[in-house]
Amino acid sequence: MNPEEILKGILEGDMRSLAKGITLIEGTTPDQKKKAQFLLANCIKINKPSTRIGISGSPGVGKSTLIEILGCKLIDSGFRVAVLAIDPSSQITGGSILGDRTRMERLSTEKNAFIRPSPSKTALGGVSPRTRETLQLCEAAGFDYTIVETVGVGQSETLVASMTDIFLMLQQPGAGDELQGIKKGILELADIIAITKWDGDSKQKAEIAQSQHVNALQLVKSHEKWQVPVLLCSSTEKKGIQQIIDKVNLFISTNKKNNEFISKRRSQNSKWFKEELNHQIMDKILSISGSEKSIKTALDQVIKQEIPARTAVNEIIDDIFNIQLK
Ligand SMILES: Nc1nc2c(ncn2[C@@H]2O[C@H](COP(=O)(O)OP(=O)(O)OP(=O)(O)O)[C@@H](O)[C@H]2O)c(=O)[nH]1
Ligand SMILES: [Mg+2]
Repeated sequence: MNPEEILKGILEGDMRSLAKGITLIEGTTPDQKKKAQFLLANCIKINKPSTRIGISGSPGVGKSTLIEILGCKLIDSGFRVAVLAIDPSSQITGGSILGDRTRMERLSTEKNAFIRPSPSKTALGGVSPRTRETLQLCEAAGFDYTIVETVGVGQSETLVASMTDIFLMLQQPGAGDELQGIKKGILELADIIAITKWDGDSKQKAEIAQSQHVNALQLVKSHEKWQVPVLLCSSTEKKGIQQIIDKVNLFISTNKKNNEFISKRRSQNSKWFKEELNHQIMDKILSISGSEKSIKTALDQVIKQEIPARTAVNEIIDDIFNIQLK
């Protein structure tokens, strides 16, 4: 398929074309990059914002299982749902999506759902640097909800929150990590907190965790206009799911009314531009022969405190400009 055909397919909502488009976006060859830019430039003009939901939480908290239930519920209501799932094991094994596919058994067979694992090789904590662009393509393909699942490690929550309209943080009952959440500044990022596994033996623990989180939230400076709800849910018993959807929709409609939605997206675009600028400058620098070695040498010297970082970078930049001007 040529890029024009892929674009046509994406705009018609064809999943195969979308998958091909995402492969181009993740591609690293000059040809793939060129085609990806063509797709993005055209897709960005389609202004059909989906509701972008970031979902994060510790490994095993129940993210994928919840997405399966949430996703199916949305599809049953007539919506189209895209899930960009990041399999945490891919950081070690190099990309097995088995876990997520089995957790999203029904969703992965739904014709109105699209599930895509992202390679997390180069990413901080598992969010591919191209996830933002993938979201853009999914929106052009007409999805109503786009969900990004990431495991809560490192900087991944901050990254996901910086590319979605609403950030849903999942907490395990009895994990005792609500204070850790504050320490990491993660609670400040959350627009909704949901305590998972509100069933069986963990039902009571979940309720305790709920009140702990309500208390913990009082110590956190978060939204001025939005009271972060702490919800209870069970994916196995399908309880509390509609409440999550209702809060997501309420948050989005409130933000749309007071222009928060658009201003948040604009500031995310600005961040995106700066990231891309850094990214491409770095790529350009590394493409100059010998630069990788001199950067490494300079980095070693900085680490050992032999030269200041400022001087090291200054010398590298001077060298590069000299090479360029010759
Ligand atoms: N009791 C109970 N168990 C659940 C629930 N949701 C998920 N689980 C179980 O918790 C385990 C982890 O679920 P996942 O959905 O894979 O969790 P995850 O957060 O996506 O995990 P990673 O992607 O590995 O970080 C599985 O054994 C699920 O069956 C729930 O609502 N209640
Ligand atoms: Mg998962």
